[in-house]
Formats: sequence, C-alpha cells, structure tokens
Amino acid sequence: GKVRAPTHIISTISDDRGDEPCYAGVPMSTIIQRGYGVGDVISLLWFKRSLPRYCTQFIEICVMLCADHGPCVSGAHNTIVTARAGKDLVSSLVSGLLTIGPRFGGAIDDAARYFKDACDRGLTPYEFVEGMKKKGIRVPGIGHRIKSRDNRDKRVQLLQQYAHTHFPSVKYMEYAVQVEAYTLSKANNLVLNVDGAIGSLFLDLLAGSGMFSKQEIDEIVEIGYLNGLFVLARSIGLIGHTFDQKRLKQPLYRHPWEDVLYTK
Ligand code: Q5B
Repeated sequence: GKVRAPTHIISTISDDRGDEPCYAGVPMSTIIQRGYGVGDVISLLWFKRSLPRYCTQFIEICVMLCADHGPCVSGAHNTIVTARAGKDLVSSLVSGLLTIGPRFGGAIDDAARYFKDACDRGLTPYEFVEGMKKKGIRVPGIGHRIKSRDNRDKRVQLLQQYAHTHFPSVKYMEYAVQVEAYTLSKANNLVLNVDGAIGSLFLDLLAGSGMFSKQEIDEIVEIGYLNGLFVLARSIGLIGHTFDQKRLKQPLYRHPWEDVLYTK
C-alpha cells in the first residue's frame, strides 16, 4: 500500500482544508450561527474546547479591561515613540508589546504559578511572602506604580465582583486577597494588581469549571497561557495609540535634556 510521507508540522487547533475553516473542529458557520464571541474563539483556539458562557464572558472581560491603561505605561510609551519616529503599524505595535514582561503586564503566568503552589501547599500568606523575600523574588501580581490601598484598581474590583457572582469557587482569589492583606501591611502600594487578579481568578476558572483535568491545569500553568490574555488585550490599545499619533501628525519624539541627569 501507500506509505504516508512523514509530516514536518503537527497542528491540532484549526483546519482550513474543507468548505470552511474550523476552529477545534467547530466550523465557522456554527460559530456565527450560535452567536459565539471572541471569548469562545479564544477557548477553541487556546484551550481546544468550548467553555461555559460564564468562562468565555470572563475571558472577554479580561480582554476589555486590559485593552488600554493610558499613554504613560511602558507599552503605550514605546508604541507612541515608535509611531512618532514614522514607523508603520506593525513596528509600532510590536515595540510596545516587547515591554510586556515580569514587571509590566506579563506577571500573570508567574502570579498563577506562585499563588497556586503556595495555596496548594497550604502556606500562610506570611510564609509565602517572607519565603519569596528570602529568595529575592518580588511577588508576581502584587504592587503597582499608581494604585494603592486608598486608590484601588477598579479593574481588579470588577473582576472580583464578576467571579463572586458567577464562579462556583474563588479559592485562589481569596488566597491572593489574603496575600494582599499581608503585603499591604508592609507598604501602601503592594496591592493585588490586575495581573495578580487575572492569574488567581484564572486558576479558579480552570479548577472550578470542571472542564479541565488536574494534569491539564498543571500543563496550562507550566506552559504559561495567561500572559497571552494581556498581550492580546493590550494590542487593541497599542494599535489605537499608533492611529492616534498618526492622526495627530505628531513629530519625532526627543526626550528633554532637563529630564535627564547627566552625571559621571
Ligand atoms: N516591592 C509593579 O513597583 C511594580 C513588590 C515588592 C514584594 C512585590 C512592582 C513589581 C510584581 C510584578 C507585577 C504587574 C514594578 C503590574 C501592570 C499593568 C498595568 C501597569 C500600569 C497596565 C511596581 C518599592 C519597594 C521595594 C520592593 C517592594 C515592590 N513590589 N515586594 N513583592 N511584588 N510587582 N507586575 O512601585 O525594601 O524598598 O527594596 O515588580 O505584578 O503592569 O498601569 O502602570 O494596565 O498597564 O516601582 O496596570 O510592584 O516599586 O520597585 O520602587 O519597589 O516595594 O522590593 O522594597 P514600584 P519599587 P525595598 S500591573
């Protein structure tokens, strides 16, 4: 008989060979007929399954709440400077995206990893935070440049309210809130930030939805899917900042001398 030549690529999430493209086996026409949203599409392409409505809505809320946070954050600043240097949309977008990492927007996966490990091992917030301090690691998902005990992050509150209403369990979020109570006793700005809220709540979504085995949850946390939510969301805002600068015909950016400490 015929022997199939070995393939050089394996792909399991989408297929464009038939009459219409399929995402995780679901044809495009079904996606439209059933009124699926972007949360459903993310579920199919990232998690390879249809998730319950409250989960896909949570994903959409994360995307909407993280779409932008003004022109002063690292990503928007880079994008604005790049657009003003006359670069194209993709260059302006990626220069902003490249700032996403452990300090800015890209702490969601590590927040999920550390909160899960500490909560599953039954560490008290004191043991967890002081253990991290001994290792010289900042607690991912904790701390913010402008948010504080007296100026809470509305995004975090909205995510928490949604989860309290719709999630069967918010065990990991409650753990993160206990950690926040301890870190706030050290400094006013060591609040649970948007990365920490999404990281802990996504653990609750994974554990509480009944849609993932324990092994699958461990793999998702280990591979690190969740920073993808911030990258995807913030792309919306960064694209907006690019258009804004072009529309405003802003000139080449040059940082003022007065704002630099020249020293030997
Ligand atoms: N300290 C976020 O730092 C920031 C500590 C800590 C223990 C911590 C810092 C941090 C973890 C990473 C994280 C996501 C760099 C943030 C985001 C999206 C955003 C952004 C926007 C948007 C802020 C002062 C003292 C020092 C530190 C200690 C600080 N954080 N200790 N665990 N986590 N967090 N990132 O204010 O004794 O003086 O040496 O790395 O979760 O990115 O809007 O801007 O939507 O765009 O610069 O919201 O917290 O404070 O570095 O001067 O530290 O606090 O060790 O102690 P700051 P620093 P000491 S959300």
